[in-house]
Amino acid sequence: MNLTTKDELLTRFLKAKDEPLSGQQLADEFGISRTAIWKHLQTLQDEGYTFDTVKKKGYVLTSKPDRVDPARISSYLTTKRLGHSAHYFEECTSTQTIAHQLARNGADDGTIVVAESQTEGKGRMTRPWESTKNKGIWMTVLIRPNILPHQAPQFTLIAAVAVVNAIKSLSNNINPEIKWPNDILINGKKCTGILTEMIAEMDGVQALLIGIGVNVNQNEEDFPDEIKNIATSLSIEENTKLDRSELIAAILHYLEKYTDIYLKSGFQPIKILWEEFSGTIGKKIRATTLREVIEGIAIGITDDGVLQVKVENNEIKQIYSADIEIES
Ligand code: BTX
Repeated sequence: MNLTTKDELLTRFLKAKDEPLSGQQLADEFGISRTAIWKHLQTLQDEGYTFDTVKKKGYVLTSKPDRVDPARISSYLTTKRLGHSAHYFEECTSTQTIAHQLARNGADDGTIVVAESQTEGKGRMTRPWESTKNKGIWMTVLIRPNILPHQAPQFTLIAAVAVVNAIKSLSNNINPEIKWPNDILINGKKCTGILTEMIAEMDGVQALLIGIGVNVNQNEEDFPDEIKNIATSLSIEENTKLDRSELIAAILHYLEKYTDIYLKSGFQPIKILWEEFSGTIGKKIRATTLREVIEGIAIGITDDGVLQVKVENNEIKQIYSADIEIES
């Protein structure tokens, strides 16, 4: 990961857990003076980390602020490509907007943009995405797969399967379901939205920007009135706070895994996983597309990730893009 010396120092402390680290040893390891080590620790203290001095042994990290800075993510990272180049913001307009700029400037495959809060978080079709400070995952993953533009929407489904697996890997009681194409719901309420955008030519995709918004540690009062009844967070459902950095690393782990499977074996294996987690298939739905409203039973997705709906006269309609409501 593109970590600064300060971040690398923090990673050392995170990995050491409760073991004290000697200032002199750190100075030798990093090839800098003890004073420089001390200055980095001061900066970390200013950011909210606290250290105790253990006599004759060195420093020990005693508490961490609730942040998703690159050093924290790095301490959990298990991927080969995703997340090794990270851009972190306390606040930004939208991680999508920043990722677009980075992509145009040649950012590497696997680059991530992560923010503690977004002032102009984007949903689909210019809808707003509420991004409460320090409470969620507001992240864009920039990848450069060798695919054609028409394959891009499949990455929304790949990302949905990755996020569901990541949530399941860190929680005990949560049963997330995917609502086609891009929402993850828990007990019928939205905890995650995914927005896939691309930079492409006719003959190939230059970059995919997979925007992932996960409500992690919000309380009910954190949601504004407009979404109070439709939104939930993992901590509301699990009844405990989750480590956002650990969840980011888990999402990246599964996203890399399923991207590799897709690029090697096509959409079929992803489709099987997607259908397993789907809360849409077999349900009566109402789909609002740009041109019409379609009501019927969702019977499956095609190998391209297109939703198939059986309507009144048993005709099967293919839905490429729509907002859907599931009838309970
Ligand atoms: P969407 O168009 O499916 O959902 C947007 C709708 O969801 C809004 O109109 C509102 O009703 C509801 N909503 C808004 N905020 C939340 C929230 N925090 N929780 C639950 N419901 C909400 C979904 O679009 C795609 C969202 C992607 C968000 C990520 S965050 C990182 C990246 N950067 C960025 O600007 N967008 C993506």
